[in-house]
Amino acid sequence: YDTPIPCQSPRVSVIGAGNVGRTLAQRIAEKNLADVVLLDIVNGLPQGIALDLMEAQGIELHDSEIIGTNNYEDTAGSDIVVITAGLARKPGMSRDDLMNVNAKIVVEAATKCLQYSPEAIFIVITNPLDVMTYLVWQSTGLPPQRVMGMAGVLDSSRLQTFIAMELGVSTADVHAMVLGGHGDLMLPLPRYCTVSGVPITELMDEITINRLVERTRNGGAEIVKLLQTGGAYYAPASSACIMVETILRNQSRLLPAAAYLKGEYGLQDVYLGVPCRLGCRGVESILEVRLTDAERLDLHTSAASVRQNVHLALDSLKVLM
Ligand code: TXD
Repeated sequence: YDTPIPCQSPRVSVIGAGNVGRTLAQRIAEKNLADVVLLDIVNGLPQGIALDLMEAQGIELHDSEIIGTNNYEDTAGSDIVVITAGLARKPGMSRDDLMNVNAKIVVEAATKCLQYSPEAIFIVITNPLDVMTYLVWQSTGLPPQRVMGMAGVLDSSRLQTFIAMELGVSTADVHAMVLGGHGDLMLPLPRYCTVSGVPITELMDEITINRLVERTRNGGAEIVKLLQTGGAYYAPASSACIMVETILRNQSRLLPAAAYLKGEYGLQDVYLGVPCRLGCRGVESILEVRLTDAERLDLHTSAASVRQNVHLALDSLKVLM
């Protein structure tokens, strides 16, 4: 019984214990994926949520430990860091309005986490997503493989839901693909959306498809309008959890994620939603699907908008420093 071998469970730190962060912590724990460190700037908040979640452990029957903290030291040794800290959109507020405030929060969170978890893979959730992911990559100096953003899984899942609802089929049989930036310029690709392998272009007319695509583009705003007090969080947390799972279990699932492009799709030095093979090293590879000229143009327009915002955010950070 005198075994000196330490038992180390996988550890995921979730920065920001708001709606997305706490729901993600719950999903990770209840799926028994890892121990979770939930960190927030507000005193007592992550501690209270962590304790509440731990008190459900005997009923939910999971073994994950959930620690709530305001101290970055407690995140030490994380395999994955998920950044949700920041402000959420209020009605009438665009994702880009949040940019300058969130830029500072995200850069600080990422650099502090890296100090205690030098091997971690970073998943960024804070909006505006593609811009924040770029800032995390740049400020940490990590190889781009280890920094990615969550948006494509969510946007694709929304389109998947709308297709299933429209056709009256199980969402389990629907696969949808949404690329590009997370915002008004996202690029849903109906040609690559299928129901049990059948492209939806064979199952619906163009007007219906366009309606579903538009609803997907406005998916975030639709929820903000209904909730009034914040944005979506159940589907975003599920989406991030799938990414965490595929990395921890080295599953090599092909998921859309914001990844750093080095020439793929004719784009350089920008983070944008593309199909990624995710595994234990992070983004293992990027898949280049064939795009029509119009789709390629849309993707490049989306990239140009992200780039412009990255420059604005970098300028705002310089002013603050
Ligand atoms: O698809 C996607 N990527 C998204 C992105 C889907 C949903 C939400 N999306 C964005 O995630 C949203 O626009 C926000 O930028 C973040 C977090 O959304 P959430 O709904 O969780 O926001 P909350 O509930 O306001 O929680 C934010 C928490 C809150 O508890 C703050 O106290 C905390 O972040 N916060 C901080 N924590 C640590 N350190 C600092 N500096 C800090 N500042 C705020």
